[in-house]
Amino acid sequence: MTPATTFAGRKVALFGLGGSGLSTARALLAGGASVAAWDDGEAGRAKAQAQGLELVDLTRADWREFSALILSPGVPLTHPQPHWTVARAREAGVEVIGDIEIFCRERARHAPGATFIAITGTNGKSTTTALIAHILRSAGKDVQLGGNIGTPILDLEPPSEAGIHVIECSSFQIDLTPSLAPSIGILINLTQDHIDRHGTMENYAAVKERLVAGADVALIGVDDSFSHAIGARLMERRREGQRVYPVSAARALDWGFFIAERKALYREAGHAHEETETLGDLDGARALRGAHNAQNAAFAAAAAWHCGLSSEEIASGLLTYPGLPHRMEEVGRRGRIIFVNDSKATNADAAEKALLSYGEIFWIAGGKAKEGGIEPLRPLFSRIRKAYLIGAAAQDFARTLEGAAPYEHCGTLDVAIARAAEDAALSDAREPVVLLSPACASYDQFANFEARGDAFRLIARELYVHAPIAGETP
Ligand code: UMA
Repeated sequence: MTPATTFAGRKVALFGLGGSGLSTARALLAGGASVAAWDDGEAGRAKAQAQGLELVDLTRADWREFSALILSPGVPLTHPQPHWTVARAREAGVEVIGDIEIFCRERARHAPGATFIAITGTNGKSTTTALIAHILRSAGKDVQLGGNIGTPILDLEPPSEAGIHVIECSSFQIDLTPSLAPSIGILINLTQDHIDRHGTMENYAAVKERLVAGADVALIGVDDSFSHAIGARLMERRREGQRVYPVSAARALDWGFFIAERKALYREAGHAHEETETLGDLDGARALRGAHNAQNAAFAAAAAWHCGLSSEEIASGLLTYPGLPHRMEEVGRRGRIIFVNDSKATNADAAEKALLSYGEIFWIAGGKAKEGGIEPLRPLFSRIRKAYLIGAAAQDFARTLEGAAPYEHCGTLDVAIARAAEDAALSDAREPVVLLSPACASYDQFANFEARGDAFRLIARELYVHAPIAGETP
């Protein structure tokens, strides 16, 4: 845990008692602050009370007593309108910050030279974050991994000169971190997202831009127009000593970090093609299939290079990366058949990545559909050998697939896996993939996408990957 010593002896309001709020409370108390904790929901308050936290009804509090309002990232700061706590804090002239800001202040006070890698972007943040941590750890570095990816930042060990913090930052978290100044800042890509919380795409992009603007080394994607514009702006206005590098997975660059022919490359400005350094090869990196993962790998290689790793260390880390659970996770093979759990794909946009990454797909899809269903995936239907439909969206998806790809109604996941595995085994496909990439939320049949993916992994492994087949010699 990282004790929040910068608030020692002060009284702070803490709002939002989910995972990050409770972690922040522990850090503030350990650092010597007094904490007035509150949540709109009964459940959050009960959990906090069970952990011995002092609850203070902030609707009735005297806000002039507080040095700061520490807000959870899920609580609206600006849109659709500022949460009532934010309005109260502003009236009383109290600053509003989040847990990553507390970390930044601890780092500035106790270990300003500690390496802090902050990662943001619309897509690929978690994979890039996990991949960087994996490469660095494989090379023997002492790595703390957390932030939006799951472990709240203040649950990690404090920043130290020898350690490296690798932190995924959402736009909500950046908005609550005014002094964000990482050693390495990464902006992977930007497409429209979270407009409900930022009002406009421009506001959303401006928030993301702050992460790289404050970085000593800024690594910025140039494959989409918003990130490209941010990179160009930063190059023009960069501070003394700040270094800005373009990163691309779509084209070879004259300089910077890029992917060409599935190789991660670095070319210094002004250097010739022959002097391009190869940092790794994605052929053989089974958990990094697809163009989107090439982008993640380009950033991870660039970050590792800036941490002083050799190209051998980077190449080996890329090859051995095991992937994240529920994201194109290869759960096992049976002969030619690969079983892939992509349960995290809760909308068409996310499922598209998996459909693009494989050729001969026995596709398990369905659940609670999002607006637009699977219509946006139509250009990829030719890759689908057959679809196995489950859950509430089955009828809808069947209508979209009609005449474009074969399908059958399976109702539940276990039936779908059985049918898909059977067809895959009988098919003439060279490398058939039984793919759960549902393009739907899971709530109609499962508690969450993790439970759905766990069920897929269990059934696929127990019934197919590890199960003996009658007559087969083990
Ligand atoms: N709450 C209120 N009033 C509100 C809104 C929320 O009282 O108006 C309370 C809820 O009752 C609940 C608490 O706030 O008790 C929840 O806080 P939270 O939503 O900030 O969730 P945490 O559990 O603290 O998790 C947060 C991140 N959640 C969000 O940003 C929504 C987690 O990211 C992150 O992993 C965690 O901190 C650790 O850093 C999740 C996420 O969905 C994965 N992120 C979004 C994304 O990736 O798209 C941004």
